[in-house]
Amino acid sequence: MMSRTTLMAFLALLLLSGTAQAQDYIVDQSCVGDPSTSNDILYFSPMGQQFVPEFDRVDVVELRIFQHQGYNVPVPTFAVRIRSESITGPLLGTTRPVVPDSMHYGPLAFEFAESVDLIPGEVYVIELVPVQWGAYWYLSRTHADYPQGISYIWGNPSPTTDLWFREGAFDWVPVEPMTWGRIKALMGAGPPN
Ligand SMILES: [Ca+2]
Repeated sequence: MMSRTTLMAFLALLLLSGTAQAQDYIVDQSCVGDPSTSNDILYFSPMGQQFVPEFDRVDVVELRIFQHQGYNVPVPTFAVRIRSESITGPLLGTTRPVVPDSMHYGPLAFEFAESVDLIPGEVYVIELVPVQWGAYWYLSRTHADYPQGISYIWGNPSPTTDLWFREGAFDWVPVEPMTWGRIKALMGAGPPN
């Protein structure tokens, strides 16, 4: 098994080489239904998606991005921001920039250099940022399949759609729910009557 350092170096190399794939992480929130529509990223920005995490951090965000097939257009650079509450909310973190393959079609993974801390149950927004270029590159949306948030198009709420997205964390270990018996034992009380 690769050490974490080796693995991270390997993942960084993959990202730098422009062949970003979905990496090995634990998915928390997602909306991966069939795409219903797509939007030109440069023209329709700011675009984003609300989500409500169960994890207390995020390391990776995936969005479904593709080039308008057959167009000979510049290769863009994208990044993803995490904001609190809305697409104009406080900025909490920005991923490393990602350069997709010139004919990329499908999920594109964005990784934060350091985990972004989240509060489970609170509302956050994933914002896709065209760092450089982005015209004729498209971001997929689905019907409103994700009940805990809405998408943003042109910076405006779009309650009838959600972005195709996945987000999650490396090495996430869920906290085991405590049984009543164990809580009583820890409190020094006897077993329940
Ligand atoms: Ca929704």
